[in-house]
Amino acid sequence: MRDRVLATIGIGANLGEPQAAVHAAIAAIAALPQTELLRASALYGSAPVDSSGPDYVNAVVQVDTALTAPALLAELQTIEQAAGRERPYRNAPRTLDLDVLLYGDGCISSAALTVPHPRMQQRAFVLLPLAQIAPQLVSESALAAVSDQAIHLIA
Ligand code: PH2
Ligand code: MG
Ligand code: MG
Repeated sequence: MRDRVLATIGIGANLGEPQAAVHAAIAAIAALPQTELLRASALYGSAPVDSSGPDYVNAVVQVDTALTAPALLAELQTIEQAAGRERPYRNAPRTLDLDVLLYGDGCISSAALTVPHPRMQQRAFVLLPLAQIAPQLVSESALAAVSDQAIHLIA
């Protein structure tokens, strides 16, 4: 059997019904083949960062998966598409965004995927939910560096 990997996924939405979209995305990730949902953060609300439109709803989950990183990415893109994701321009508001933040301790740099996610350390909407489910992955200094970004716990 293929090795299993601990993967961390960021979830975001700010169009349509973002809270419902994030809950549905967590359920869809839990239902992925060869994948077990280990932990899901609470939902957090924040203003768009380098983006526009309504406030975002964000969460982070960790899965144990036998999917390769490209296969996991393809599955996540299928979930995004099913949620009506459109990509009119970079960082456009979206019904659902699913990002592979970490894939084990792997570093990936391909046209389709960069892991660790290159901007995760600059984003409170990633670091706060991640710190809730995996505090060992987020340093105090990393949290301090994003403490100027307003973010609130939704549920
Ligand atoms: N995602 C972005 C850009 N900006 N801002 C917030 N608050 N939440 C996001 O998920 C988000 C963002 C690009 O993926
Ligand atoms: Mg993103
Ligand atoms: Mg994305």
